[in-house]
Amino acid sequence: MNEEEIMNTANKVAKELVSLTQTQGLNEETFLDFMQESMLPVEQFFANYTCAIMEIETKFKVLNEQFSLKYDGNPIESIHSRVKDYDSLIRKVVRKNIPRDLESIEKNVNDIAGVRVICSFVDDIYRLADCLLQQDDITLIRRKDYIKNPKPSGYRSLHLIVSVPIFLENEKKDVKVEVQLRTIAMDFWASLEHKLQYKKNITPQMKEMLRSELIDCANISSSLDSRMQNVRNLLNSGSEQKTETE
Ligand code: 0O2
Repeated sequence: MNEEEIMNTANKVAKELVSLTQTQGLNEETFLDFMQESMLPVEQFFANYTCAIMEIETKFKVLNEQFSLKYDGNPIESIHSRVKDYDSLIRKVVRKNIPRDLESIEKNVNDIAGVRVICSFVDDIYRLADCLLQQDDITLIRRKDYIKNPKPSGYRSLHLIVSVPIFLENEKKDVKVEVQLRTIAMDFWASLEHKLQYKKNITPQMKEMLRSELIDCANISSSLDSRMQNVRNLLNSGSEQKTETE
């Protein structure tokens, strides 16, 4: 069944359900209670990811605060988080042929919760990632270093899939979160390239030209990141030397 067929079937089922409640004279309140009860596991499913995001964000905020005391300035420029919306989750489930139950989705989809950490310098990305992974409640599930090994598109970022415990009313639950760490320059590039991926009404030649232009931009931007890092290293070593002679 393709995506459109699934949506059509879901619409048909919803209409039949409404019509059934009307013909059977089911009162509105009972129907609403029934719907709310049926939605509860789905709401809890998404709420778990929202909680896991809060845990991971707090960890980065704590590290940011601590690093700012030890080093010069805050390593984190900004943090952006999101829970994957229902539509794109369903599209992924259909595309990857994942069984359509919450347990399978939880097991097979790693990026329902996403936290993006934007840093100024590449060194800070690795330092933050190491500190996060050293924490004893964090389990690393997968690490992909697209900074050392960029994608053919030119995409650069450090990706970590981690699992973090959340403490609910009566249970502790490990929840997966995708953490993407990148510099401001990598983020700027990725946002522009993302627009190209979704651009419609564009000729294949134009698309190819823009792809190649973006690969060039990615290389320039990576070289800028390296040079900025070098400048910071020199500035830091300069200030260390000054402190030694004082
Ligand atoms: P969105 O809207 O950002 O969430 P998987 O996600 O595990 O099925 P894969 O290939 O293992 O697939 O994941 P990968 O490539 O490690 O990471 C996928 C995410 O990284 C994407 O999420 C993007 O956010 C980002 N990404 C990866 N490659 C590129 C790229 O070439 N350009 C840009 N702009 N972003 C990239 P989604 O789900 O595609 O989108």
